[in-house]
Amino acid sequence: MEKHSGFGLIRHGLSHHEHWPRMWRNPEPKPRYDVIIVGGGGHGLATAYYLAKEFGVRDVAVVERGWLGGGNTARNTTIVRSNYLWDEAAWLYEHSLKLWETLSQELNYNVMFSQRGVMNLGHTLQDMRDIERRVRANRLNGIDGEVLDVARIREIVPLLDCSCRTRYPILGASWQPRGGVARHDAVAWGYARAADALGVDLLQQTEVTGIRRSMGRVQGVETTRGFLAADTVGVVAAGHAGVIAKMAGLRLPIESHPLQALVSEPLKPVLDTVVMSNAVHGYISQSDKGDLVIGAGIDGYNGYGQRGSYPTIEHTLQAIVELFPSFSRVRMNRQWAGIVDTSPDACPILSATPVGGLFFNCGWGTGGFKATPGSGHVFAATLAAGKAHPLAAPFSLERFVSGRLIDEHGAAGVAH
Ligand code: FAD
Ligand code: PYC
Repeated sequence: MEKHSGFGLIRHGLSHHEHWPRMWRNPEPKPRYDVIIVGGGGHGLATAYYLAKEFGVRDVAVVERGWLGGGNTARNTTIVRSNYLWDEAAWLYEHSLKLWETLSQELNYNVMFSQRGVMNLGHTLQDMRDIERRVRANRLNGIDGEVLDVARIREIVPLLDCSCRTRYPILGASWQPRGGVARHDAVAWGYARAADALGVDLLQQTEVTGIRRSMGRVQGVETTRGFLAADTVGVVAAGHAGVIAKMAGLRLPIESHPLQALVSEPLKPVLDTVVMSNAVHGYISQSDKGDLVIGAGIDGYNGYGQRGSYPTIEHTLQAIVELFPSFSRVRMNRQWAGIVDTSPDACPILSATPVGGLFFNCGWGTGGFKATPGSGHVFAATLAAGKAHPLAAPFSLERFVSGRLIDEHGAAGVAH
C-alpha cells in the first residue's frame, strides 16, 4: 500500500499537508455485524484489530460516540510496566508488555515505545517490604525487576532529593528497566489504521444509547445512527462502562472517578526515566518534546466531568516539588482529567455477562494504558471463542461472588 511506504512518506512530507489520504474510511453503518465493539479507545481498537488479524472475524464495527482515542486513551500519562504482584495480573500485563515491544513493527506505525525504565519509590519500612516482595514475585514470573538502594537511585535520577531532610525520605525503590512510556494517540491511530485495512468499520460520532436484548441474549445496539444488529457485543467504554451496563439491566462493581494530569512548559532533557511515588501521591516523566508529565491519585468523588478538583492538583504539585525541589520554578501549561473505572480489587473485568453474547472489558481504573495490546488480544480471543482466554479467565465478574479477588492496590501506580 503506497500510503504506508517510504515513498509515500517523502511525497506527503513535501505536499504542504495537502491531499493526504485518510488513514481510515468513514463508512456508513451496515444494519448487521458479526461483532460490535462499543468504544473506540485503544482497548476497543486493539480488540477489533486482533479479531480481524488473528481470529478471522472481519465483519466488525467499532462504535464510538466521539472520536477515536478521545477518551482516556489520549488523556493518560502513558506509563507502561508489568510489575504487578499477583501471578494472574503479572501474566496479563507482561503479555501486554511483550506485545508493546514489537507493536510499532506489528502496526507499521511508530508508537514511540520508549523503554526508559519505571521507578516506584519507597518511603517507609513497610513500603520497602512491599517493594521487595513484589520484585521477588515478579522475578519468579520472569519479569525484570530490581530493588534499588538510595545510592543507585541518585545515580539514575540525580535531580531527586534523596536527603533525609524531606517529610517522607526516600528509602529505596523498585525498578523495572523494560517499563517506559509510549505515544498514546499513536497507539489509537496505529490500531485504527490497521483494523480499517482489515475491513473493520470504524463508526465515529455514533453513540450507543441502548442495548437490545431478547430471550436473555443480546440482539445489537441502539445508536444515534439507528439500530445495529450483532450476536456478539463487546463493551470497552472505560469510565462509562457502568452507564452502558445499566442499558442492559446490569450493575457492575465499578465506580467512575476523575483522574487528573498536568504538563509543564517544555524543558531541555532533565529526566530520562519515570518516577512514581504512591506514598506521596505524585509521579512524573519527561515527554520527548520536553514537557514534564505529572499525575496524581484519583479525585475522591464519583463523577463524569473531565476536570477534577484543585486540592488534588495542589497536593500533587507539593509532592513533586518535595521530590524534585529544582522543579519548583517550572510553570504548568495544561491540566485535564479523564474518567477512570475503578473496581474493588484494582483489577480489570474481562467477562461474559448474564446476557448471552454481551461481554465487558473495563475496570482498568488508573492503569489500563499499559494493558492496551494485551487487553485487546485476550478480549478478541474471548469474543471470537465465546469463552474466556486463559489469561482473561481470572478477571471474570464471577470473582466478586466467589471472593477470588486479585488485590493489586499496592501495585497500582496511583492511589485509588
Ligand atoms: P477509553 O480510551 O476511555 O475509550 C473508551 C471509549 O468509549 C471512549 O472513546 C468513549 O468516548 C467511548 N464511549 C463511552 N460511552 C460510549 C457510548 N455510549 N457509545 C459509544 N462510545 C462510548 N494507564 C496506564 O497504564 N498508565 C498511565 O500512565 C496512565 N495514566 C493515566 C492518567 C490519566 C489522567 C488518566 C485519566 C488515565 C490514566 N491511565 C493510565 C488509565 C488509562 O488511560 C485507561 O485505563 C485506558 O486508556 C483505558 O482505555 P480504553 O480504551 O478502555 O478507554
Ligand atoms: O498504572 O502505572 C500506572 C499509572 C501511572 C500513572 C497512572 N497510572
